[in-house]
Amino acid sequence: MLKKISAAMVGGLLLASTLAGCGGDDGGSGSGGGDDKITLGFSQVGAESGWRTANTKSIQEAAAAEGIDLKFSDAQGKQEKQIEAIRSFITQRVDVIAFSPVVESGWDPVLKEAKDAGIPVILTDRAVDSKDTSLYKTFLGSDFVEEGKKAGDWLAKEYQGKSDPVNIVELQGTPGAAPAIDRKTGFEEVIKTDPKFKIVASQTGKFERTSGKQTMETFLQSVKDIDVLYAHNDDMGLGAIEAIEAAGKKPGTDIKIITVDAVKDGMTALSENKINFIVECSPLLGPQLMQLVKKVKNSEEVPTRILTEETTFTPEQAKAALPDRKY
Ligand code: GZL
Repeated sequence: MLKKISAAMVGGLLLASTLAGCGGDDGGSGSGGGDDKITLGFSQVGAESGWRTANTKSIQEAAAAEGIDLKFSDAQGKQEKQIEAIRSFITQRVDVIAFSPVVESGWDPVLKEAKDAGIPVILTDRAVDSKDTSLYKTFLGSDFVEEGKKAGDWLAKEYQGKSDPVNIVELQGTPGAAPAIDRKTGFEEVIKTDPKFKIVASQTGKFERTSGKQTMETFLQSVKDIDVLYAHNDDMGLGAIEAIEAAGKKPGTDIKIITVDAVKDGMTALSENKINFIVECSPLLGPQLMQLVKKVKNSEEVPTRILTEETTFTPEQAKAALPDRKY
């Protein structure tokens, strides 16, 4: 008798544990089974800039603080690695998928797979250009066109009342990335209203400091009079400063510099007047993301677009803000 009961018990236990392993009786995804710990699969662009590393830190710390099981993947700047990661999260039956798309296009097939698997997707930081907005629950991030306009507005004020030509060189972010496309659009929307402003050279620096330096070296060799540098992020601006100083010119004086992000290194250069103006783009999206993860996991309604709060900085404002700067 004893033998029969134990065999029956073992069989029952095995069946129960098998069910639990497949998402339990809620038929849902993720951890399922006994504990209600949420599992989040996050695909990150890479580690190309100070902004990105601050963004990763914010996400990892916020997940830990909320007791969310974070499966984190670094795509090293490659879209195919992000698609691979998302497919892996689907196979693992995570509860929610979030990612920062390295480029705008080419996401519909894999997002459809996530939708068919019943796993909600949240976009953070960068947007996709998909026409089918049912493929994701919300987009949490900055308005990059607005950031470009803020940069253009500062330049217009800086040269107000002057009529001499203003030659601008531009360091663009990653080709095809939403912030690179939109920061260019916003900036050009403002400067095209005044014919003295001319973008005489514009190339990518891939949001990286070294590439920003190399591309600025090319500009310095090929462009006769450079008055202004507009860099789509601080890191490329900082690399450009190295090139400008190596060419015997004074950054912030001989060549005015506008950047975007407001990470600590950028703010330090701004406080030293090597950069003239920075448009903030906050990487601290972690806490907001985790609140959204909990809501979509519980099938609660969330806004389709959530804009991050951000400002701009002059050298004086940078000096005041630096001591408390979180990133
Ligand atoms: C902006 C973010 C950009 C930053 C860069 O939200 O996607 O990518 O401006 C980063 O520093 O590399």
